[in-house]
Amino acid sequence: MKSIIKTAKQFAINGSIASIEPYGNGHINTTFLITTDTDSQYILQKINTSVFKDPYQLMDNIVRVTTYLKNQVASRGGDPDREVLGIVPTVEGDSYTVQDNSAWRLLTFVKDSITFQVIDDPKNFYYAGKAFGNFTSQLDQFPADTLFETIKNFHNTPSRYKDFEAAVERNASGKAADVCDEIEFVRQRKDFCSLFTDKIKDGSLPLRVTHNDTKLNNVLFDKHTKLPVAVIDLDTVMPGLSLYDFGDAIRFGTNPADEDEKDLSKVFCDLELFEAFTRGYLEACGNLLCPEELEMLPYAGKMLTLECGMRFLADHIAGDVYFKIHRENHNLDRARTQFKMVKDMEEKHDQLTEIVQRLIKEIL
Ligand code: ADP
Ligand code: GN1
Ligand code: MG
Repeated sequence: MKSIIKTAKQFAINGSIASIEPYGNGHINTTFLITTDTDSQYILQKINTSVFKDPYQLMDNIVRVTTYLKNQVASRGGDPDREVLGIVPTVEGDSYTVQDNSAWRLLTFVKDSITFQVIDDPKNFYYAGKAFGNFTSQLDQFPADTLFETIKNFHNTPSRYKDFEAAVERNASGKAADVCDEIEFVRQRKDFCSLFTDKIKDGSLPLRVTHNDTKLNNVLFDKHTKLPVAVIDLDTVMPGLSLYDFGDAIRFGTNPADEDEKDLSKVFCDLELFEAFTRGYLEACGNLLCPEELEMLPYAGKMLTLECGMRFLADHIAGDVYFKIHRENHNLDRARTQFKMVKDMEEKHDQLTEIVQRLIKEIL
């Protein structure tokens, strides 16, 4: 704890530190809530540098995107300090500091905010759709080619498939033989993996500035009004497809159970939730989307869920080297929920398509 306090003191904090406690449910960074004797609160994060190899590039992206977003929000009469992630500089004016070989950053804590791990009221998911759709729309004119690619091929599903096969081949944990059914599940869907990347190559799907990690707990909601306040976790903001953002939100949020639920009978794609998010998303940025993007929306949840499932399974087989785990076989449990979701989305494909087409007619 002493060294964490020493790190926190590198930043231009208002007051003296009164408490530091672990915070949040992210799988990647290590997050702490800091409260000072002047009642100011901050989020201190140790950036996971085995995932984000270049913290300079990572923070450069975030500073430029948040500066741009703050101007957008201010010009629309919003409150940029509350609605856009705030980076607190170090006393020397840098956006992060390196202590004992780790990179750390400090964020302003959005007061009276909460995150949801699952949706209990479809309205909240409608608002999440609005929040992520607005994010895309606000960044529509941001020069995408000036952003660093913080993780190469992040949502390139065929490339993820190759990584998955390489992990199976290497079998570092020795567990591959125990998960043959799950491996087979992924292999049967190999051809599907290139549906979006083929359309990037032939120019029918455009690259935009996207968030790329649109899970529900990356939106802060107001504790009292339950309205969305800010989109957070901007580590993976890069050029990408609208379908990545739409699909990843559907992956996580339409499942009424936890991402690591062991009882798979509780895991399915809830159509009411799908409709709620799609409505919010289309209201916010549907007018920007081209016909091919709209056409592909019913496939996006399946693509991102299959991709995430193979990442969890590959990590289980590799010996849990990427995602934080909190129990034995945690990544396997996560992979299984994803595959259950994929199967359910396949079975409900016609219904997903009907919902998307109806909402397109109604909203656009
Ligand atoms: P990870 O990449 O590990 O998911 P996040 O940046 O999403 O890291 O942070 C983890 C959690 O910390 C979030 O889900 C949220 O609960 C909380 N959090 C992060 N930033 C803020 C902030 N500025 N204000 C309030 N809570 C935050
Ligand atoms: C990670 O950082 P976090 O917990 O919001 C991961 C996402 C996965 C997600 C699965 C940088 O998101 O890609 O979809 O876990 N982030 C990174 O829950 O790999
Ligand atoms: Mg997060």
